[in-house]
Amino acid sequence: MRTQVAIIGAGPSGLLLGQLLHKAGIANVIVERQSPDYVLGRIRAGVLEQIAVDLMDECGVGARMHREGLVHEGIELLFKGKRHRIDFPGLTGGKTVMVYGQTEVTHDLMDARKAEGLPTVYEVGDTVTLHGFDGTSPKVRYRKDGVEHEIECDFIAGCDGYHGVSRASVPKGAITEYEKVYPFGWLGLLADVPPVFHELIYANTERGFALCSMRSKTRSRYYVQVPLTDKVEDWSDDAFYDELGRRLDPEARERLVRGPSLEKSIAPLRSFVAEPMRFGRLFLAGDAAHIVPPTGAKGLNLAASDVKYLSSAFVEHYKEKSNAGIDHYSARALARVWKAERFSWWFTQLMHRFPDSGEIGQKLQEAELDYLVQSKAASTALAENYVGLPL
Ligand code: FAS
Ligand code: PHB
Repeated sequence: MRTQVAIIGAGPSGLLLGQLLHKAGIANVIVERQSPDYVLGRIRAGVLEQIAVDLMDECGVGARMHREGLVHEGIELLFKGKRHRIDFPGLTGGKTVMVYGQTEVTHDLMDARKAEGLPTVYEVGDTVTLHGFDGTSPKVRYRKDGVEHEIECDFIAGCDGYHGVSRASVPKGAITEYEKVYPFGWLGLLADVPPVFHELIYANTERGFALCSMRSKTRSRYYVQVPLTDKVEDWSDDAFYDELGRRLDPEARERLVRGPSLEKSIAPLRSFVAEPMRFGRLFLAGDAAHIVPPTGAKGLNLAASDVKYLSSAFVEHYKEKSNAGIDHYSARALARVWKAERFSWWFTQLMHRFPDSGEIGQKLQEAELDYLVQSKAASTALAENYVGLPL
């Protein structure tokens, strides 16, 4: 098979890139380890920055998002038993975020790709290998149903996430990895129950962090911070709701509706960046290149900005015969990645209980939160990072 861009991974990064390239008349093939249902079954992100919303529109797949997504104009910070609202439009000159699950984003992109009949090879397992990306004729090989296949291409886009093959294929000496692992995880629960509040509540409590989010007005997504030693089977639904209730203020606790979990899982938290994000004809985008703790809701949104930069670079190469975008991609993407890494780390260390920070740690966090909600400057800094820094 011959194509212009071979994309590894059919998560949000791969599907967004494939759609943008197709719109620009650039041929691409996506090769994905899992089945479509498996990819859709992973419950991930819930909040889109305007940049991600605009990208969905640019891909021509934004209709359901605008119909079913929820525009949110603020979040609530809960600490010392009281809630304080952060007013996004008031602090950022009108900016908002869109609550629309990653599952729905992926669904819309999959449907569009299928409707256009674009080549997507699912269920290749761990058979993908990358070749010749340090030269001018890279190749992707994979096996499907026992048959070996080879894709000749001009470029490879590694959109295969943190555990993917792309970053792993880069010679060790050519890549620098920065990593910080947090001493706790997020136990998440998805249920068809109405959210406790119409906006997201981020809670800092002596028992640990909690987050009340949602997927719609009838489907809630809740998280509680748990020790890394916890296993999801240790947590019945009732035990989860009991603990979430302990971390909420009385009014929210009162409004907490219980229902059977549709999904329940524990996600580890890490900050991770691989530098650079380009190796000859191989380009990394999304979680393949970086991971943020989900506190700042930046993971999916960084994938979107990477893909915006990378698709523009490929368009410049093919349509304007210029390699300026390609040569600048890594530095340009990393500049935005590191700012989102910094915000996600800052918000995580402000809102979570750290085992080794003792009682003074809680007092210092509460002092920073007191200052933050009383200072327009500090609240503005939170708001403009949360809604997304400019491209
Ligand atoms: P993805 O990991 O989504 O997609 C990579 C794709 O590549 C997968 O489909 C995988 O099957 C495929 N792949 C991997 N190896 C391959 C191989 N060798 N060959 C072929 N295909 C291969 N972000 C938020 O903003 N908010 C959240 O609440 C949030 N929660 C998260 C919870 C969990 C458990 C995880 C893991 C991530 C979470 N994230 C969250 C981040 C998440 O949303 C990512 O940022 C987003 O999925 C990034 O999309 P991709 O870069 O496409 O990577
Ligand atoms: C979610 O709805 O899954 C979600 C929202 C905001 C976050 C993290 C996760 O910061």
